[in-house]
Amino acid sequence: MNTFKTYGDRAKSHSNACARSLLELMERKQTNLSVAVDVTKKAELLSIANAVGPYVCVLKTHIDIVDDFDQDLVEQLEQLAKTHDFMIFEDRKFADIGNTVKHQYGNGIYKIASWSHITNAHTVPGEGIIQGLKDVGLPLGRGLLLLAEMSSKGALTKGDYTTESVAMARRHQDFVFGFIAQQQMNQTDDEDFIVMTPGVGLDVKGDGLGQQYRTPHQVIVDSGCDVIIVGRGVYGNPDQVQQQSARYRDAGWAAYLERCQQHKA
Ligand code: 5BU
Repeated sequence: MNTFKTYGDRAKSHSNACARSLLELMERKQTNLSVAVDVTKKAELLSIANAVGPYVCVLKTHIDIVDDFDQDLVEQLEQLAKTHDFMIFEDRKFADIGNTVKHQYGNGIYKIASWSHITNAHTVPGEGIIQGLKDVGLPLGRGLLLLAEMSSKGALTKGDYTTESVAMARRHQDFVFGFIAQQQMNQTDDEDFIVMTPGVGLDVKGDGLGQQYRTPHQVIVDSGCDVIIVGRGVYGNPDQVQQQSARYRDAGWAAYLERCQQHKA
């Protein structure tokens, strides 16, 4: 188990540039909330991004579900990221061989690498997937998260699969700065992987399609994760987007302060 450090402490000593930017941002803005905006219309995506912007460190997208995607959408998202001071995470979950993911990341309609600060990948193809993405993303200052553990019921991301995923990350720390996982993944005091955790909700336990929710307290205090990812809990009721993002930001930050306090005691 690691010696406890605040987000700010970690920002100062982290070797990965993308992780440093994120940790500095979290400390500066006092938020460990990422909102997942899974809506299918450009105008709605931009409106939610603008409403949650002041409360988040990271805005998470699934750009391929937007019916009316165009280049202007990413330009406006980039502008909102500057205005509100957040990073963009395209949750692309790459899963192919290195040569293919290079094109999927840099080319096509979406050109993800050109605008998304963070993206993620499955480790099922082996280490070539990391190298392929790194060839495109590292020169642009991007960072990668590996999918070490998924939140959904029956996920196969466990045991040796998770252990091997962490080992792969360890060999690519210039580009891979953390995981999507349900618990902290560091094994030594020198390691400082950032764990971003989906499957977070305060009001319900699941969604009928396999998603499983835990509270910010369970995720941050009990499991030692760093960033809570909340989707429908925030944007589910269109009239309450701002209210819910404030509620989850407060819950996530209170949980973090509790963790800081526990380690000081
Ligand atoms: P929700 O509405 O809070 O359930 O949305 C969760 C988001 O996180 C959604 O965009 C998923 O695609 C994403 N997600 C997840 O739920 N579980 C995982 O293990 C991974 C991503 Br990886």
